Amino acid sequence: MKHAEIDKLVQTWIVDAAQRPANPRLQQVVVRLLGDLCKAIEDLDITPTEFWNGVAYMSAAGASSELGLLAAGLGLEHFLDLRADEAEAKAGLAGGTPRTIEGPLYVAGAPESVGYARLDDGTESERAEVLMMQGTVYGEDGQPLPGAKVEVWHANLLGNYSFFDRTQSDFNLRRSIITDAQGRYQFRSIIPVGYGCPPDGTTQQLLDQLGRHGQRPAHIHFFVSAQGQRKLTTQINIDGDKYLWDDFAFATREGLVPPVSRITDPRQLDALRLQQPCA
Ligand code: MBD
Ligand code: FE
Repeated sequence: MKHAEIDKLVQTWIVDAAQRPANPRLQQVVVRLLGDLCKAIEDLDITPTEFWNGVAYMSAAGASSELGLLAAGLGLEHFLDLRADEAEAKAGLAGGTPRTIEGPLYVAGAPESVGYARLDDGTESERAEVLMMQGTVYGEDGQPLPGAKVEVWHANLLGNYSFFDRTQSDFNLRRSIITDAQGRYQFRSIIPVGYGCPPDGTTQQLLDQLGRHGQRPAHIHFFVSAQGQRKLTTQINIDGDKYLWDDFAFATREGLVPPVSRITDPRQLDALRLQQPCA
């Protein structure tokens, strides 16, 4: 069938069939996506078996709550970041920490504190490396921003996130830190291990067929928000990870791999804590 014919059919099914005022934006998007899908079925001669396999796949991915993970693994979530970068550049907005994807594992409502937080509940202390991180949040004018909210979340030593992994305590490795009077935040945690897609899940099933792995390098997620400022969604990666530049979700970016300095003397850790921005 010719593409023009397909366009006519889709028009019939979606636009002409409407009997009540439609949501015009939604109608526009559905007409486009449906038309593109029909054209793919036509051009690739997708068989009914292949089509229904696809339906079953999407049903299974939804039933196991892996559609967000799939969007990350297909690069779609990263694509939205590339578009946001373009929109910003066009608006003359430049600089600051680069954005990168949120991923599907954020949970709202983490415990909040001012200036400093410890993220880990101590259950992995015997095997983990202690991590200290500090930084300053700057507003669009380049000035430090007191009272900004820094939400931090990351995986444990098994690459698992609290809530999704019910063996962890609630909000383990998840905190909200409000910046101090100098716009600073500091936290103590453990160096996480990279995430891997559930090996028996629908996302990994597709990745296997595509000849791809489903691994992420070790990383820490951030939301940074403040009154009157755009919200930043980003991550940092832990340098040296095997998957640092081979992330299945394509989220590693220049500027998001901070230098890690390792200390061997625990007294040096105390010294770091003395620089704490807040009592
Ligand atoms: C993660 O931890 C993550 O950050 C992304 C993007 C996808 C899956 C798991
Ligand atoms: Fe993650």
